Amino acid sequence: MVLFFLIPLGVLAQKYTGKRAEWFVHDRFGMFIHWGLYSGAEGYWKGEKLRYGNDYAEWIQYRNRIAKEEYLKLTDRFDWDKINPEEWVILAKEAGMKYVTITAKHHDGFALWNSASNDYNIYEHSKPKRDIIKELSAACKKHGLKMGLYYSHWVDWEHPDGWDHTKEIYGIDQEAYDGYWQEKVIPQMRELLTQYEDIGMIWFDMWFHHSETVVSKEQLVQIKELIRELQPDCLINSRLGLSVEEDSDVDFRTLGDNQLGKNKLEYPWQTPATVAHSWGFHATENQWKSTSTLLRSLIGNVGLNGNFMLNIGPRANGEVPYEIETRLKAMGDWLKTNGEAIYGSGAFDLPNDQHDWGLMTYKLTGEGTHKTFLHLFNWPLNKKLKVSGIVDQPRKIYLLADKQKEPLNFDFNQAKITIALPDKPMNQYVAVVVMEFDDKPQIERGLAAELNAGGYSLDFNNTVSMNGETKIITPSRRGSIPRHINVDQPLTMRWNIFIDKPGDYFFDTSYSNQATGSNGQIMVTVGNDKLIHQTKPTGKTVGEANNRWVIDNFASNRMGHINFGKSGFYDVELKLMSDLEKKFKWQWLWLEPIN
Ligand code: H79
Repeated sequence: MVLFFLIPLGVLAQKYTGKRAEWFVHDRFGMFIHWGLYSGAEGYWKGEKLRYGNDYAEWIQYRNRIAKEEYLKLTDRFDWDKINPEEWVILAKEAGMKYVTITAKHHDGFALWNSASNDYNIYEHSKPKRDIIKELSAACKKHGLKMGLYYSHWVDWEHPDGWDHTKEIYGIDQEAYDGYWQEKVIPQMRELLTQYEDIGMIWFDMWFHHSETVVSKEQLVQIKELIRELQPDCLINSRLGLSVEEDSDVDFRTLGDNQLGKNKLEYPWQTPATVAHSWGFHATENQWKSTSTLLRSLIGNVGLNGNFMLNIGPRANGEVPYEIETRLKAMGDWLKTNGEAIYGSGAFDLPNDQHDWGLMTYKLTGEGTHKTFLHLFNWPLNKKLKVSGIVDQPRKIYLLADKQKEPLNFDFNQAKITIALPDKPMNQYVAVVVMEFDDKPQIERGLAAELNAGGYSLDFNNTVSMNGETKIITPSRRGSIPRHINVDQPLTMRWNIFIDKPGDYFFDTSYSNQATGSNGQIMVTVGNDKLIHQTKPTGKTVGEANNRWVIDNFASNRMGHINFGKSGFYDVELKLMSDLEKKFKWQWLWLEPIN
C-alpha cells in the first residue's frame, strides 16, 4: 500500500521560481564547507603568514608560491583516523541548515574524492584511503540533508594548463586551456554527477562574467549540458560565469563573498558568508561575527527573498572550531523556535528596513493564513511596537516563541498598528512577533515610518519626491561629515506620514551654514500651516584631537510647531533656498509630539 502525505510547505512569497529551485528558495539556510589540503597549513607556510591582507587561508598555495610537491606533503598533518564528515552534517542539522555544500575541488585542484580521471585526489593520498564526497553523501542521506558540491572550474593551480592569475603575465593558450577543460574538468564533473546519487547543486566559483576570463561560453555550455543530462534537477549558481538574466539554466544568483542583499529580487539568490573572515581554517582568525549579527544577515536576506549559506572551515583532524560550532548551535536553537519566519518565508511588500526596531519576513501558509513576522533586535524600552504602513487590521498578534500563542493586545488605526509587548522577550538574540491576517495585508506605499520611541525622521531615504537636480553627498572623513545635500539651487521635497495621535508637533531641521549670518531659508508646509526658518551659522567641530580634523558642523535647529488636528495621512513639504553667494548644506527634518 502506498501512503501519500500532504505536507503544507507554505505558498512561497517569491515569484518567478523555477521548479528546480523551489526547495532551495524554501529552505533558505545552508552550510558551506571549506576543507582541503590548505586546512593543514592553517594560514601559515614555513613560519610565514599568508601574504595578502585578504587573509583567505585556502589561498596559501598561490599566495606563498608553494610548489605542488611540497603542498602535497600537507597530507602528513591530517588525522585520517579521526576525520568524520558525518559530524559536519550533524552540526548542519543542529544549526537548522538544510543542505551542505563542500569544496569537492577548490582552486588548488586537489579532489576530495576517488577521482579516476585525475590522481591528484584524496583517495590516492590518504591513509587509510578516504573518499570524503562519498562519506559526506552517505551522511547527508542518513540525516535528510541535500548535498551540494563546490567545483573550481576556472581556476586550477595543479593542472599546468589550468588558470592561475600569474597567467595574466605569462599568457595562456586557449587551446591548451581547453586541454585542461576536456581532460580534467569534464571527466571530473561526470564523476561527481554519476558516483554520488542526487546532487542538490554544483556551486561554481568564477566571480567574473566569462567574457572577462579565459573561459569560453562554449565551455560553460558544455558543463551546463552535462549537468542537465546527468542530473536534471541539480541547481547551478551564477558563478558558473553566466548570469541568471541571460541563461535560464542558471538557477540562482550568488552575490559576492559576504555581500548581503540590498534590494528585493524576484529570482532566487544567495549570499555565501563566513563566520569570521577566512573560508579555510586559519590559525590566527579573529574576526568572529556575533550570533545576532549572523541571524540578522540570515533574516535580512530572507526578507529580500534571498538565501544564506554559512561556512565552516574544519581543521585537518576534522574538528570544527569552537567559535563556529557555538554560533551555529545558537542559530539552530533560535530556528527551532522561530524557523517558521525563515523556512518558506520571503519578502513582504513594505521596504524591509522601513522600521527602526528591525526587519520583516512574510509568508502565506498552506492553510491560507497570511503571516508577517516582525524581527526585533532590541526589546523596546516602552514595551510598545509600532508598525507603520499596513492598512488592514490583523486578526491576531502573538510571539512566535509562545507555544500558547497568547494574543497580544494591539491598537489598529488606519495605517498604524501599536502592539503592547510583555515585559521581556521569550528568547535571546532576536524576538519574533507574528501578525496574522485572513487576506494579504494591503499597504500604504512610500510612508515614512514613525520611529518606535516616537517621532519621524525625514530625509532623502524616505522622501516620496524631490524636485530640482541635486546629488546626495555620501558620508566622508570616516562618517564625521554625514550624508547631506548641497543646496545650490531651490529644492522641494515631500514626505507622506501618518499621524496616529493628533496634537502639537515640533519641527527641527539639521544643516550646516558656514557663513557669518543667515545664508538661506528653510520652509515647511503642512496643509495650511507654514514654518519659515532663516538659517543660522552652525560653526565647526573637531573629529579627533591632534589630527587637524576640522569639520563643518551640522546642527539641529528648532523651526517651530504645527498642530495636527486629527489622525490621518499628511503631506509634509520642505522647500530649501540658499542665498546667491553663500550656500548651505541640508541634512534632515525631525518632528515629534510635544508632550
Ligand atoms: O572559496 C572562497 C574563496 O577562496 C573564493 N570564493 C570563496 C567562496 C574567492 N577567492 N577570491 N575571491 C573569491 C574573490 C575575491 C574578491 C576580493 Fe574582495 C576582492 C577579495 C578582496 C578584494 C570584494 C571585496 C570581495 C571581498 C572584498
